[in-house]
Formats: sequence, C-alpha cells, structure tokens
Amino acid sequence: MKEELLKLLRSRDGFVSGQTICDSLGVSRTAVWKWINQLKEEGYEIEAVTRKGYRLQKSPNRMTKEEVDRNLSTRIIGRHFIYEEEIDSTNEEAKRLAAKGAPHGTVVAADMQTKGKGRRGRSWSSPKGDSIYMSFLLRPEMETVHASMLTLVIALSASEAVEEVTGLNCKIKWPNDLVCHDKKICGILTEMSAEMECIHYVVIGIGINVNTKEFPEEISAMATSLSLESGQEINRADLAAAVLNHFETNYEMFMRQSSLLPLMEKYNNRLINIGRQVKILRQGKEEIRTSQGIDEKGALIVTDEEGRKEEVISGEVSVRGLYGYV
Ligand code: BTX
Repeated sequence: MKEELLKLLRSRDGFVSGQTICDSLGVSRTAVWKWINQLKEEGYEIEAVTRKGYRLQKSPNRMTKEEVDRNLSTRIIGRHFIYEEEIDSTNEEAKRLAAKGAPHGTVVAADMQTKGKGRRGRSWSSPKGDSIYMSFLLRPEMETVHASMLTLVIALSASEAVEEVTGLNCKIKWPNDLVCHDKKICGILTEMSAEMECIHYVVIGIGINVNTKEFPEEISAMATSLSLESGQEINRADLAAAVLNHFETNYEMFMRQSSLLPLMEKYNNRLINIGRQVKILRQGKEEIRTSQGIDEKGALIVTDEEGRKEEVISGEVSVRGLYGYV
C-alpha cells in the first residue's frame, strides 16, 4: 500500500487530493493519513495543505524497495528485494533466506552491518546511513568450477553502474575490487553452497562506499568513497538499481556460454592491473609479473621478463605502486 501511495504521489508534479488517494487506493482518509505519517517518519518530505492534498517534495537517500524499484528494469534480479535497517551481514541473511527456499535473484540490502565480512575472515567496515551493503542470491545451473567467474561479472556490473550514475572513472582490480583514483571503493565477497558437481546456491555480497565522509584510521589511506571522489552526494537507491540492471544483462550473457568471453573486452578495458607490474603472492612467495588481462575463464594472464605467459587463477595480486592492502 505504501508503495502504491508513493507511486501516486510521484505521478503528479503538484498536489494529490486526499479524496483521489482514497478513491485510487480504496482506503479511508484515516488510513491515508497514517501512511503519510509513516512515510514522513522514513524521511520523505511531504507537504500537506488543506483542500489541496499532499505533495511529495523530497525522497530520502535510502535503499528501500520502493526507492530501488523506481529505476529497476530487471526481470528477475532484485524483483524479490529485502531491505533491513540493520543486519549482521547481508551475505549471512541471504544464506539464511536461501535455506528457507528464497528464489533465484533475491537481493538483500541493509543500511548498516554489525558484522560486515571481507574475504578470508577479514571484516568490512559497514557504518550506518551512507553506503551500499547488498547481497545477491543466485541459483545458477552450472558446474561448481564456473561459480567464481560470477564475482567478475558483479565487479564489471558495479563498475559500469558507478560510471553511469556518478560519471567517475571506476576501475577493476582483479579479480573483484573497484578502485577510484587508486583507492578502494568497493569489495565483493562470493560464497557458495554446493555438493560435488551441483550448486545449491551462490551468494555474492557487494559493499560500495557511497557517501562515506570518514574511514576508520586503519583503512583511511587506502579507502575512499564515491562522494569524496566526485564531490557530490550520490543517491544510493539509483546506484543500487543500476548495479542490478547491469548485473542482469551481464549475467544473462555470461550464463548463455558459462564463459566470460562476451564480457572479456569490457572487463579488460576497466582493469587497472593491465600492462602494469603486479606482485603475486603464492604459497607465501612473492613474484613480480606484468599483467595482460583476463581470459574467458576469469584467470589473470601475466608474463615474466622473458615474455613467458602464465595464468593466475586465485591467490592475491597487488598492483605495484598502487596501494598496499594485500
Ligand atoms: P577483502 O578481504 O578484499 O577486503 C577487506 C579489507 O578491506 C579489510 O581487511 C580492510 O583492510 C579493508 N576494508 C574494510 N572495510 C573497507 C571499506 N569499507 N572500504 C575499503 N576498504 C575496506 C572484500 O574483502 C569483500 C567485502 C564484501 C563486503 C560486502 S558488504 C555486503 C556483503 N555482506 C558482507 O558481510 N560482506 C559483503
């Protein structure tokens, strides 16, 4: 009902009379008044004038379903959208929902996380009110070995979305960090529940620093936010919807062939590592190589001083002279 009321208010530039709302939604004046108050509590600025009705003046910068829906053009991804004010971790919540049978394409978003997770047991700083914390629940029909490529599909999609919404040049640090002006603005964590060859589900969590003004000291040298880099306040729901829209398009292209081939060029064009020296950490050893871009399986192709090629499949890769967070 709240969603319909918002739609109605948005459909007019001026006032919508109380009577029109009652007639359109089939509810009483008291119910309308109650819903309007609830919207105000959620941060919507609504002007109420006797004999004229209600006028929506400003929407809050939040990632609720109603706000994200405004710009969502997907068929499946994010059509089942859950928003929480506070959660331990959107990845954990997506896994709990998966266990209860939530459908493919479910998206869980939160305004803050109390136990935001990074990779390999690290944590993700997730303060309230200014960023995007969001997890996708996917039930792809593919071999388990291909699932890690989904992380790259999300990285590409988020990079395209950031560029579309903010105009910032947003690069990818293989396999899945996003970087703006050489600092980290986004991290991605992929988790999977599988058995032998069969995937039960994949949960991909993405954290984007959107309007963060300050970071904890230990990450302040390497982290940045979109608003710090662009000098403007970014609408989180617009950005979240853009991530979902780009992801659905890229996901469908990827799934048709279970290969990154159709996305490889786009991905490599955004890859910050390309042509640069990278430090590869493997089994406690450091090796310096030059990065050439990804192949259709998502591996990073690197060359040594003699030009010999090799594939890096996993493990951590840091870009020399960029930042030292690995
Ligand atoms: P990662 O292991 O690559 O990055 C974690 C490291 O990044 C930390 O150890 C810290 O140094 C740094 N860091 C922590 N918080 C931030 C931040 N806000 N901005 C920049 N750098 C930071 C990356 O792991 C995966 C992160 C995924 C986060 C999403 S949020 C939604 C979902 N739910 C959840 O619990 N995790 C994912």
